[in-house]
Amino acid sequence: MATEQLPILYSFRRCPYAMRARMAIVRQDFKVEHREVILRDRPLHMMQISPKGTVPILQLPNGEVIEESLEIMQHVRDWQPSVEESSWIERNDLEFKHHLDRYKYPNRYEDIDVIEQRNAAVNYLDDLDTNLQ
Ligand SMILES: N[C@@H](CCC(=O)N[C@@H](CS)C(=O)NCC(=O)O)C(=O)O
Repeated sequence: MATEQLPILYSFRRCPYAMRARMAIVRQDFKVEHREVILRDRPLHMMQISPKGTVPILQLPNGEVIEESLEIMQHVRDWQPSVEESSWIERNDLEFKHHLDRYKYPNRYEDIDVIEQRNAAVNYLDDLDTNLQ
């Protein structure tokens, strides 16, 4: 009996983008062959199918490669974010990530006021908390 070929998910445990893809996968009970990677030693096959080298990456049995976490979520959940959801995702991925990186890794940037960066990141979290209540 031929074994079913599962989609392949390249993932990294601590990556928030991989986490949201995995959450959608688990929620939908979407079956994948999970390949955990170490980012400093990426597998050759992963780099061949997606030279940009970020995780998560989903390769479907027909060879199609989905290399953005949101697109993976949309694929497995058959979901299109609403205007409101898109706006939260955009704030998370651009505004919050921008300030969080500068708060966490100030020596990678010039002229960073860490407290200002933290407050700007908290501003997003406060808005999110209010919205969730
Ligand atoms: N826009 C991408 C971002 C993915 C991303 O940046 N992943 C990080 C890990 S959290 C990565 O693979 N970085 C490559 C590296 O650190 O070399 C997505 O949503 O999938």
